[in-house]
Amino acid sequence: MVDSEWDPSRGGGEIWRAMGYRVGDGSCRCHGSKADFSGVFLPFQSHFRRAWPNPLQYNQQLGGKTHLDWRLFTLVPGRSAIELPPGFGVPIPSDAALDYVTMSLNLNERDQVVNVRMRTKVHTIAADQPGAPTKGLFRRALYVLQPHGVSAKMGPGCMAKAGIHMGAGCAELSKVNMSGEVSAEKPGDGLMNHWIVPPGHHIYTTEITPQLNLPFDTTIHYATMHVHPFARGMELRDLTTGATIFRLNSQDWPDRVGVAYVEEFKSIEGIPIQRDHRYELSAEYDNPLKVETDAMAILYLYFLEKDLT
Ligand SMILES: [Cu+2]
Repeated sequence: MVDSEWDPSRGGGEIWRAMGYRVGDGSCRCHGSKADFSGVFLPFQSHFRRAWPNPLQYNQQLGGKTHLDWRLFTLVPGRSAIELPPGFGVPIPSDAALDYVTMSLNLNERDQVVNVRMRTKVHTIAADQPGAPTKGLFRRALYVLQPHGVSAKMGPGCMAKAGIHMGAGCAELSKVNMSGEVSAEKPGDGLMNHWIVPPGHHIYTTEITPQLNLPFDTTIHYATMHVHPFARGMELRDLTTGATIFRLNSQDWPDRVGVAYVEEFKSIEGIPIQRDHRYELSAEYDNPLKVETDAMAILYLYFLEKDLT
């Protein structure tokens, strides 16, 4: 089984079915400091000085059977490795250029300059190699949205700003519309994906049916999430049946500010998700401070590509 670190020179004619079959071991080596691992983002290349193909063009290249968007994987605080279930991978063209973007936050030693080194292993495999996955997945990032957005001066700036790299920041609201354009979008109606949490216990809920925008009925095979400190967990619910699909919990470090661990969902069999059902996402926060804090809640889901065999 080919199981290598990312090496663009290996690009051949084939499709790497398992780009990021495992993107993991993303670790922050901190030199005598407590700077926090904040994120690793693996998007398609989108440097502004060159017209790289967009995800829609990659989908066409793969015969119109895939539903890639800009990002393939995001590693976040508390989730420094993503390993898809055995037999599953994210298919990309073998010649697709990728960007590797990292981010770290110094939440605790604010008066010090801190050196940080991050190292991430990206596992790839050619489609025709023995051991290559046979089931393709596509990804959606779903956001809890709230009216009381965080202004630029408060909290860690982990939002992607318009006009800057498509893959930067822990949020990426990108959308492929019907005419085939891919654009970065701000949430409508004054809703933000980065908001303020007053002291105390709060549950924030958003219907995410429009964000889901499923091409067909499918199954969920992997899920994890991005939350900020003082989050307790996130829940995905089917509003049509009233059933809870799953809940993922979050744990903070006991001795400092920061998310230590977020749960993941992983299944070979998968959980069915229907195109004509309505879905809701909620995030639970418990702010123990006497002051406001800031929050995000993003669910990363990986769905089966049904037309790809
Ligand atoms: Cu964030």
